Amino acid sequence: LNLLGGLRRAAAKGELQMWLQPKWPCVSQLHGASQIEGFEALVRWRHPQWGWISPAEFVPFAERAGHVGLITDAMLSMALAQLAVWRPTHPAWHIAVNVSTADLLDPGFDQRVRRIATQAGAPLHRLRLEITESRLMQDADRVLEVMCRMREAGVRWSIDDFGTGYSSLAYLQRLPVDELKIDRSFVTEVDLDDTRARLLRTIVDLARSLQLKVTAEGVERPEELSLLADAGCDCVQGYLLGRPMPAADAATFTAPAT
Ligand code: G
Ligand code: G
Ligand code: MN
Ligand code: NA
Repeated sequence: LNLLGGLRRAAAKGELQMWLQPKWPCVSQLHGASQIEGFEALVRWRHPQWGWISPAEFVPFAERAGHVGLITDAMLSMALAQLAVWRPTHPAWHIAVNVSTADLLDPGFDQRVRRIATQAGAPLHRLRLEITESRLMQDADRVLEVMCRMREAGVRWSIDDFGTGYSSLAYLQRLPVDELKIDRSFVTEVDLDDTRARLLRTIVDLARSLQLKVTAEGVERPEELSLLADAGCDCVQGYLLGRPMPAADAATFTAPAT
């Protein structure tokens, strides 16, 4: 099974799909598409013979093989094309694409992003990039420099899986970041565990101190949603309010009643 060959072919032949998961304001009672803040883009791959392959397998594989850029470029193209489609009808929606530190450390990255946006006719300021906290410190100075350059061009940054890494507060404060995304592990059953609830409130307060927006991920139960609203969380994402879906379904999506 030649996974790298398969992935190269998949990227070239358009077999990689962009699915979108909605992000909602935490306090909104009306979970219709008009309330959506934006979406996180999640890659999906259906191989003609092998069937669905999980990103939890092929993304880390591509990272180890030094070819995660294949996935990132495909996702950026789809995300920016979608933003161009939404421009007349949903101009405020953003799409957040997951990127690896390897992408940032690739010298051509920021120019590539700008070129893809220009080709797509998409507004760069509606693109967000998510970078996992645990990877931030790998090459901190260069990562900071690229992030600042891209932020100046309009790209927003989110720190993903926040709470699972070890970024120093001094470093965090220098990053041109707009949003912290609280890792699912702090959200799951937060209403049943006092320690978890205290940690969650501490993270929200930290985000406030740094003047960052805060999004909670992995919200599956109404009790979790209530606690997050009470803690002052800005946005929520999770199966309770919408699973990742094919991009074509996003504009008409309505969340199940909670
Ligand atoms: O969507 P799902 O839960 O199956 O994703 C599994 C993992 O793969 C998650 O850690 C997610 O961040 C990662 N992932 C999903 N899509 C992308 C992508 O487009 N690029 C990168 N780098 N990671 C992704
Ligand atoms: O690592 P990252 O945060 O980018 O990964 C997001 C992953 O979490 C995706 O694979 C997505 O499918 C998954 N996900 C999104 N919402 C939920 C949820 O409510 N519960 C669980 N278990 N996973 C979720
Ligand atoms: Mn993410
Ligand atoms: Na995350």
